[in-house]
Parts: sequence; structure tokens; C-alpha cells
Amino acid sequence: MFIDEIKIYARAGHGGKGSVAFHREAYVPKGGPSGGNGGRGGSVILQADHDLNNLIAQYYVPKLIAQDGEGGMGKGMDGHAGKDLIIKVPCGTLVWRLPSTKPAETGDDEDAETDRPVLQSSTGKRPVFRTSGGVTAQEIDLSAEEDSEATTDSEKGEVVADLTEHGQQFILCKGGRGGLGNRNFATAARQTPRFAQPGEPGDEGDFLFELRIMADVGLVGYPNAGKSTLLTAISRARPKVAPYPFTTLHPQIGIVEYKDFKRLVVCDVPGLIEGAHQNVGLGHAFLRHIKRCKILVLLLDMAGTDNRAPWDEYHQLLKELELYDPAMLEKPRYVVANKMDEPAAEENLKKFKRKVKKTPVLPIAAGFDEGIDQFKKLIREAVEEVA
Ligand SMILES: Nc1nc2c(ncn2[C@@H]2O[C@H](COP(=O)(O)OP(=O)(O)OP(=O)(O)O)[C@@H](O)[C@H]2O)c(=O)[nH]1
Ligand SMILES: [Mg+2]
Repeated sequence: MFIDEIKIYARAGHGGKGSVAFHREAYVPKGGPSGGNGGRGGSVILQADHDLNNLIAQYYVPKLIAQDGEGGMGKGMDGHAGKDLIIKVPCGTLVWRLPSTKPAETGDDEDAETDRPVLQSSTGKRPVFRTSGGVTAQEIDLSAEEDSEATTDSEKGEVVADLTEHGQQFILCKGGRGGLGNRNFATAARQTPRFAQPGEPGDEGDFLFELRIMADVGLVGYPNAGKSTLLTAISRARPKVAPYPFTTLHPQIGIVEYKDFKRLVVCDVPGLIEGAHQNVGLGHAFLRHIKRCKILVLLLDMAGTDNRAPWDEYHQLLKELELYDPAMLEKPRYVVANKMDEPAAEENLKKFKRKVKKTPVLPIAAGFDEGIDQFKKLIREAVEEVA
């Protein structure tokens, strides 16, 4: 399963409360206040990780709750701080803060919280569902599925973080401060303070995580144009290749390696067709993954195997890209003609050049490893030009 958009509820740990205690010891009358401070609550922290490529972990655990701080104790002992909950997300994850939907139930909602299935920092690395209060693991999955439906930009609220570099961290929710114990409040005039501070509540909120893959080159084309075949030819990625449309159902990444150890990341997305903006085919939501590509490669089936004229294919692709986001057309783009081994291709290429002027075309036959070196050279030069 490939998840690239998911709603998440996160709450940092509450601070522990300060303690009210007095020193007791034989022959020490009126020993004075000795209540320790509460520990701070753990924070929910996101960390970008280049070994991940989708948000599946969040699909299974859509609630992230960090550990609360421990309360202060007598004899001046401070409570332990709550453990931070560090959540790994793929590089290229955008975090949106959703407008709050539920009424403020912060503060003393500890009991309500215990009914929720949660991943808690206190439980170590392994996600654990707490299913008390009649909530089953299955119910969690279902709600997550509902949540993972595409959301429009206006519903998304504001972007609070963009995790692009491996190891980059972002504090999603900060833990509450611990309360001070009563020993902090002793003064000459008030030597037995019988009060202490409560801990502060941890931050909480609803967020939307959206993955936009970070790649250098985005491959777009109609279904069956040979995008996956090309990715196989230039990298060690092995996406499924088959002679039917929509073989590729979610983005695939390939790394192109050059002799001098230079590497480029190429992203193959599902086929784009006419009307994709109206959700025809697989729709066009997957185009978010090429939004960040430095260059686009439009791959055309020059042999017209699916009875499509390559020039129509070309214009249609441009139109769909524009309808998705006009900024797509501002990226440098290159046209590559595939299936040049087929008899009809030569003639079609000539026609294409006549019809679509001033557009350089690179002829290749991905299935037969023809023109692959030229293609690799082309994308390398193109990416270097942008960077
Ligand atoms: N003759 C010929 N056939 C090719 C060439 N490249 C790919 N094909 C064939 O075209 C068909 C589709 O290739 P894919 O790589 O799956 O195409 P795709 O663009 O990834 O298709 P979707 O994932 O469905 O969007 C397969 O049957 C390939 O064998 C080529 O250079 N020449
Ligand atoms: Mg494919």
C-alpha cells in the first residue's frame, strides 16, 4: 500500500505537577517545604529519513501521543521528564496544521485520552495500540482510510514544516513544562507554602502529512508509453512493465548512477491521460510527486501503438499538467520519443517535428536499450543547468 497523504492527531506530553511536601526528620522540627518539581512532558518530533518512501507507518498509527512528565516528589525529588516521541517520515514530507475541528478539550482531559488508540513514547520503539474503551484496531484502520482521501488545498490550513533533508527534525508538538514544587515558593514571610504549580498541558493538534517525493527528474507520459521500461533501463529500479495501461499505480523511484559517482533521482509516475484533472484514469493527484522535480521528461509513444497520434499525446500532456498546476509548465521540459524500433515510429517522428516546431526530441527505444546513454547525458546536463 502506498500512502502519500494522511491526517494525524498529535499531542505532546503534559508537564508533571509540582509536589507539596515538607521535610520530616527526627529532631528537625519544621523542616520546611521539600516538594520537587514536575518533569516536562515529552515532545512529538518528526525526523526525515531517506530510507522511507511513504507514510504507511502513520496510516497504522494515526495518533501520536508523547509521554507525560512525572510529578514532583517529596524530599526535593524532581519528576522525570517524559520521553520524546520521535517519528520518522520520508524526505519530502510537508506538514500542514489543520484548522481545529473539535472543541477545545485540552487541560484535564487525561481520562478522555486513555480511550484513544495511541502510539506512546513510553512504550519504546514499537507501536502499540491501546484498545481499551471499546476501540478496536480495526476501527482505527477504517478511520484512517477515510482520512486518507485527497484533501483540497484550502482545507489544508497552513504549512508548518517541510522536511526535505535526511535527519532534519521538526518539533510537531512541544511538551508542557513541569510545575514547580512547593519548595520554590518559600519566602521569609511564608515559610510553609501549601501549594505547588500544576504542569502545563502539552501542545496538540490535527495535522495533515503530505508526501511530495524529492526527485531530480519526473517522467510523465500516457499509459504504456514506456516510462517504467525507461526507468528500468537507466537505473536498478524494477517497476512492473506490462502492455496494458495503468500498470504503474503509484510513483516509483530510480537512481541513475554515472561513472563519476554522480547520482540522479528519477521518478516514474502512473500514466496521465486526457481528463485526468476530472479524475479520469488515476486522476492527477499523483502529480504532486513531480511538483518538486527539477526537470520534466515527457515520454511519447512515437509508434502510436495504442492508436494515439504522438502530437496529440504531447499537447494533451501539456494541457493536463497545466490544469493541475500552471507552474508545472515553467519547469524545463524535454521531449523523448520512445519505441523508435517500431516501423511506424520514423515516419511519425518526422511528422511530429513538422507539427510541433522548436521542440527538440530525443529518439530512443527503451525496450531495446537504444539511446539510453544519450538520455542519461541529457537529463544530467539539464539538471545541472537548473541547479
Ligand atoms: N517496441 C517497443 N516496446 C516498448 C518499448 N518500451 C516499452 N515498450 C513496451 O510498452 C509496454 C508498456 O511499457 P511500460 O514501461 O509498462 O509503460 P508505462 O508507461 O510505464 O505504462 P503505465 O505504467 O501503464 O503508465 C510494454 O509492453 C513494453 O514492453 C520500446 O522501446 N519498444
Ligand atoms: Mg509504468
